[in-house]
Amino acid sequence: MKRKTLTQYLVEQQRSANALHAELRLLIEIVSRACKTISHSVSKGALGGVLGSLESENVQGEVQKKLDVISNEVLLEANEWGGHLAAMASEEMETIHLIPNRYPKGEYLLLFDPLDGSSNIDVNVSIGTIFSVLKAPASASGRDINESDFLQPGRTQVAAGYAIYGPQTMLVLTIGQGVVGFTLDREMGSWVLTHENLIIPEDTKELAVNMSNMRHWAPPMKRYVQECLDGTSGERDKNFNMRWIASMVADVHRLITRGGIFMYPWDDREPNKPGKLRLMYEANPMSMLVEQAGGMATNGTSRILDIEPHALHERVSVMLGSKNEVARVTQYHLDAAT
Ligand code: AHM
Ligand code: MG
Repeated sequence: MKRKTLTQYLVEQQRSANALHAELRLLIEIVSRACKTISHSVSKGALGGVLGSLESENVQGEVQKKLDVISNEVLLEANEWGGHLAAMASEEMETIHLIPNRYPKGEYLLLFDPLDGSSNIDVNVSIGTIFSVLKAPASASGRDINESDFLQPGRTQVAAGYAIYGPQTMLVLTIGQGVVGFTLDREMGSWVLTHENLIIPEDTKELAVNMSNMRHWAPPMKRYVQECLDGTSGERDKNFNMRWIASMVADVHRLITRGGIFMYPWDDREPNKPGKLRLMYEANPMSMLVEQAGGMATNGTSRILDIEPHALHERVSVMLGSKNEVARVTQYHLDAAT
């Protein structure tokens, strides 16, 4: 069977109905190449001296792992020179990263969580890289990009994706034309199209949530999860299964592959924070992928992709995956709000 590579897929997308701009194609190729490099480091583990933490903390006050910093550097370096970007932003950096003046600048903005699921690095469990692509606003033409240029709702993303470093390394991508998955052929060094049209089933019996926080959740969240736990003896009259990897990329990859609902809701430990996950680096790109695969993504009351961001590192409550389950938990929140 003839295998289609990422490059071929992108060229075809560029030719057919002009679905992809040449600079965006280059951007995706460069990001995916950087993910190969990160995958290589991740797979070396202790042999490459990449496990463990650094003394430093990131802007969120979290201790940085060596691989957080390495992955961030790989993505910055890979994307600086191509002429496709105006600026970058990363979960690991306090403010935006402008393209140095020695390089030409392009019209795209790249945002990433360089290594998501950091708590899993040292225990050899799947982790990943998440990325989101926006266009710089027309008003930014002729001047330096600033942080507010990034503050666009997720529905304006022109591409989003993740790489998962698991038993296989995969790249899952959307350019707004559905969701496709590529598997890294390590011998050839190429991304091979293995999942042509990923669709999330509307119904599911599988949920992913950190249950240890249940006592801190809002009543509609507790109600939804309790009904799932009650199984055939309760309201739902069906048994649910639970999985929690504590790596959003891996949890979302599972539900994009076979359905499910993933939730990281608001809780009362830090009531002023809308949630744990970051809107711009995690929730928006994952929501675009999930919607493109036929699923749904809300913060409990609103579509995530419609949220107007106010800060680069803004956090958000996240409920996404199989449509009918996300609609149900969202309805519980809306009912409680009225
Ligand atoms: P990170 O970006 O610092 O790795 O944090 C995000 C991760 C998500 O991947 C995952 O869903 C969540 O944090 C796990 O949180 P918890 O440790 O509370 O289960
Ligand atoms: Mg993360």
